[in-house]
Amino acid sequence: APTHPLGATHPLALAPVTGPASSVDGFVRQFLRNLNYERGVALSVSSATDRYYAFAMTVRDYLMARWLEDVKRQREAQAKGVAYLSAEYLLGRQLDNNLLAGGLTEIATEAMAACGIDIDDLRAQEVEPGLGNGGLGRLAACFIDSLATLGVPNTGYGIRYEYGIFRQTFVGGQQVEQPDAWLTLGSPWEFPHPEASRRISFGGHTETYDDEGTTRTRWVPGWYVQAVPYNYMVPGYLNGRVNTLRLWSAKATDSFDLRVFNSGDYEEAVRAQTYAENISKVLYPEDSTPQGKELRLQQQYFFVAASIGDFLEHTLPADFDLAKLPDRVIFQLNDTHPVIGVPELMRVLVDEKKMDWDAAWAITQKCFAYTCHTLLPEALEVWSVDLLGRLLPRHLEIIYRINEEFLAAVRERFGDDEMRIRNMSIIGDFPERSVRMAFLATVAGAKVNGVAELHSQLLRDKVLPDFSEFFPDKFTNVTNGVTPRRFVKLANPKLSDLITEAIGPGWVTDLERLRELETYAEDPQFRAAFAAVKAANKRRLGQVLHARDGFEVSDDHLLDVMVKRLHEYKRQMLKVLHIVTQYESIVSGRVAASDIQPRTVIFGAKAAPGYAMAKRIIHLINAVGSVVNDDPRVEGRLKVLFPPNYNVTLAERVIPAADLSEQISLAGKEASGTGNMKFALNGALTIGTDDGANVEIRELVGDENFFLFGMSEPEVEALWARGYKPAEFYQGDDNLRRAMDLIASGAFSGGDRSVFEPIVSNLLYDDRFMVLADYSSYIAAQERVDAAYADQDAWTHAAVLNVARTGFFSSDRSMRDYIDRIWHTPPVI
Ligand code: Z57
Repeated sequence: APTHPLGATHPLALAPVTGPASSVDGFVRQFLRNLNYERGVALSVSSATDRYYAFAMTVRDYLMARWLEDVKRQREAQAKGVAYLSAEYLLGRQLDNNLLAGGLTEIATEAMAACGIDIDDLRAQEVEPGLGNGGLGRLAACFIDSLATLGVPNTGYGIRYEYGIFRQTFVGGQQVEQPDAWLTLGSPWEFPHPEASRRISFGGHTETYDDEGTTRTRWVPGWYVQAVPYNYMVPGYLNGRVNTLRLWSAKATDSFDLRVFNSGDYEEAVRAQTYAENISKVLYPEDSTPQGKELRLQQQYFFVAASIGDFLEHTLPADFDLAKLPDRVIFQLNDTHPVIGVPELMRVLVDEKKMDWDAAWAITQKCFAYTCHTLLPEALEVWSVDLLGRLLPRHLEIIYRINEEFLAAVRERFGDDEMRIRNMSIIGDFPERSVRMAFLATVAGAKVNGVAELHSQLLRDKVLPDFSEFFPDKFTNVTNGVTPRRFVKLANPKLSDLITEAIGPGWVTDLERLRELETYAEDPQFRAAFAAVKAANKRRLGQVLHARDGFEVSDDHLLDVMVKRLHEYKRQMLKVLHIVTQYESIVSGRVAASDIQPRTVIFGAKAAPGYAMAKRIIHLINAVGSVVNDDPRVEGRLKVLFPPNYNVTLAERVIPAADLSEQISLAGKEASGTGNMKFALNGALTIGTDDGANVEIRELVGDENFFLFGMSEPEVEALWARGYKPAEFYQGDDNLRRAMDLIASGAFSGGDRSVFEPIVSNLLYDDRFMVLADYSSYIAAQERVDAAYADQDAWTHAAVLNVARTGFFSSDRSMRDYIDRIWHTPPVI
């Protein structure tokens, strides 16, 4: 153990380090110290970046003693912890969150004022770390926040992408992607630990050798990459706890250029370095539609091998008995992306620790659990045997053996039912030989969970029926949740103050207490205050959108919001058809503009760069927006705004302002949704299908406070069975026909009928997501929305009840469910 220069028994070596004094003066001193001595600038000549950086470092300094203390506490407690393995963490900005968690907001604000600095200018400097695509990555960020708040030992492991999710701009209404160079000015939140780097192997071949009479296998890799860890603080809310997020960055090893690519050629050596460092260069921008690219598998193995190795060698004591590994860690697999960790742990235990196969397998099966986040068959990752064998030859052998033993057990139970065997094999044959990662995770995991009740049920019954029959006790549900710290307390300070005034501050860590607002829903004064908060949030959003995009948001409009990734299954097209229907009814003179409920529709959505249909839908939304917004016949009563580059920062402004939340996926397609929860908690009413967590939201808020429409999942199945003929819906509904015809006519593309023709024909001839089938029901539900909004006070009543009844959707509750049903990791006090 390292000894302190003052002597190991000197009080300074033993006492926890203390941070700066908890006072305005203490904050100012530390801020100036950081500005002068870390940034190397005087206040009078400092740039905005300098001031932001020094400010963030000061916040860090306050959290530091607690972080050191927590790392030590967790090491000493030897308690079981959660190693959350996730390829994505969509963190959002850190500054405000860390101020809030540290209870520093007030003194920091005053301290900056004393220095003549507007703290909002500092906030604006932060580039959000967009290290995720959408729901899955944001969920991981909410979960680690909740674990820290609950005091549960946790390390979040992932990848420090140099470029996060692309920046979206629109040129002529079409999406153009730009690289997200979030690290250009550095990040004050990260702590690099190059000394804890790990060498990660790839390629090569395997060989057997005789180890004192036992035949063993070893992997002789072809090339290596260094994994350099960067730590980030994950502070709990006002509880003095700080967990760690550990993200890995790829760096070339010395041996890399020497041994593999060296041709004695300097340029070639540099190229080799670039090749290695590519691994953590960029986040893959596909959400729910993996492309099977080799670099992606490299990323997955890179971070998972680094994380498992780090846990075994860095977190556990040196003499740890690996048979007890399941008492110390659960590796939670966030979707299939980290599933290569299963054969990796087997390889370490069998090849490196020389454990026998059965003992290693018994341990491995207790150390992993798998969360599935999808129902779309195309989202279930498979890796070609060819590629996997080339990149990770030993892992492929291990997967084959796992599969052999598993299929033998299936045969033992069900006989030689070849059909069943083929359906359950981890190795698939079509269209090429490939490894089905979801099957591997299901076989290896102690538990398998879906992310909402409906999803978990469909997972058992439709996606993995043979597995749920074989492993009935493995399957469970944990409904998703969102952190009330970021998405209510920080994003909606006015609502938070109103709630706290009514029921006290306890709701922030005990969200079910929002129930106490139910009685306030009956109080006209409270409703008026609630409506005033919503109005203020709309004005604040108006300011933000004016500053960033030049948009105007009218105060008296119903604010109708659909923000999420652009995907056909989420059915942004249904929303477009509603807008076009309203527009067409006005310009054709069948409806007077003055008779419609004024609405502003806000879209936010990124399309995967290679997803042509999604990009075309973005183009259409922008095209419809510019026509509708500029047509004087509409009298400004229908507006469509599509701010580019929807991200966590914008979400925090949009969601608190919304009246109506659009959750309109085809039933059976959205695993859960989490935006739906954020909207309800901020007092928006949902218009939604019976899909994902909408089902649970509606059950909780009550039918009268939710606008349900569309087919249920069994009705969807029945319609497929009967034969879905979109043309019948088109022919049978005048409004639908007129809206489709208007789009097809070129009315939104300067008369050019070809631009949006692929969208129209997709909906008419091969739409997997049955947009036209749910159209009439959707329009009818929107008419109910308009009617309900006309009675503002009744609307507010329903909005308050949405807040009061959705405390269930706190990610604190999700974490408790994971702890009870899957992890068995109590808090360490
Ligand atoms: C992703 O964001 C989700 C699922 C995936 O398979 C991938 Br890849 C990315 C989303 C689901 O679509 C949402 O329904 C769900 O709420 C979210 O994951 C978190 O569970």
